[in-house]
Amino acid sequence: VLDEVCETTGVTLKRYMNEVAMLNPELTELTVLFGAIDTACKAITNMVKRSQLPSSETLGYQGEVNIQGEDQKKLDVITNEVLKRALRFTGKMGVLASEEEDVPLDLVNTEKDAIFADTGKYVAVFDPLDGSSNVDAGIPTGTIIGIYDHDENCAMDDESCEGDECAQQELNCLSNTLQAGTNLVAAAYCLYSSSTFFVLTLGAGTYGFTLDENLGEFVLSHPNMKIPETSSIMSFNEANTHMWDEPLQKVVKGWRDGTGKSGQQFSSRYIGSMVGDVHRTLLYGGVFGYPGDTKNVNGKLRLLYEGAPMSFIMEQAGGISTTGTKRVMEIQPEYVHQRVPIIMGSKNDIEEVMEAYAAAE
Ligand code: AHM
Ligand code: MG
Repeated sequence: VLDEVCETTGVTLKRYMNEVAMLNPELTELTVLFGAIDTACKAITNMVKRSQLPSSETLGYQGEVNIQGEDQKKLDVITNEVLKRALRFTGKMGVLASEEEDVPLDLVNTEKDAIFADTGKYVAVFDPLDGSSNVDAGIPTGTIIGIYDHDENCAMDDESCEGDECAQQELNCLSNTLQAGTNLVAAAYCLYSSSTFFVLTLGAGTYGFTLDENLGEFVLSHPNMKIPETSSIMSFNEANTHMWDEPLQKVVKGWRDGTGKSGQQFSSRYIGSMVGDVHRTLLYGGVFGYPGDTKNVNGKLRLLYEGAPMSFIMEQAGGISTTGTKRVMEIQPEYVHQRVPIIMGSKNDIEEVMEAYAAAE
């Protein structure tokens, strides 16, 4: 036990990434990205924390509406800018897509980034401040990030291209963001709450860090997280129950009255902030979901920068993430802001849901 404690005591996110790079030289460039994300999350922690002070420049709304028809808060806009800049100036980015950007940003083919042209290596997709409408009420929020490899062939190195040909090359580059979750190289979330937590996966387990504000560093606090296989906690917006698919309604009814597969009577826990709800689900076990309903057939959560990265983290901790019938990680996105029904969490409980859907087919 002592050995185990010593091995993981005082390991900062920086040291963790350095050790990863030493053991896997092909991931060296990734440490630079995580250095930028580390700094951005610390900056966002401070912004969220100070946002309610009367003197804060981040209080209130921006007066703009994003492409998805949502009012943008000043915090949405500023945190988006922080993350975008942090990633962009690593020189390792090909394309960026964000909940707060109408279309993906091509960083290889812009004049300003030409200096980095040869080093564009990764695609980042992110939601800079998920659940931002909760901040005013002191409720947790989070940043979600997914990293994909960038297809270098999409660079517009063919300067002789004309008209449609150039447009097509540009389109190819941007479509680099439309990759299935199974292509993710890394995923992470940062939860701004009682502590600031940073949880990541590089495809070999899920690791959790806690911000030590005295040190100003994320310190490894949850090595190799594993979600309990079975549980008795469910986390949905249950006001929508009557609009859900029949199979899910049936399973949830069994969880409520203790007649489900495990015979357990479940409790409800729902923050309404995905990162917080998923973090609790990882630690205590349970089921978190935003299923499709008759009003919103694909639910509310976005596949690219919410669904896929969180599913990667969940799977790497031993959990499952499904739409009910399909593995979320395998869905090929068709457009950036596409939504997807999600039900994720403890293995046995999610299997119960998938079995109910399969039986209904
Ligand atoms: P946002 O990206 O506009 O902040 O919305 C996403 C949030 C998730 O964090 C959360 O799971 C969900 O919306 C809650 O929705 P609802 O209020 O319908 O329960
Ligand atoms: Mg969001």
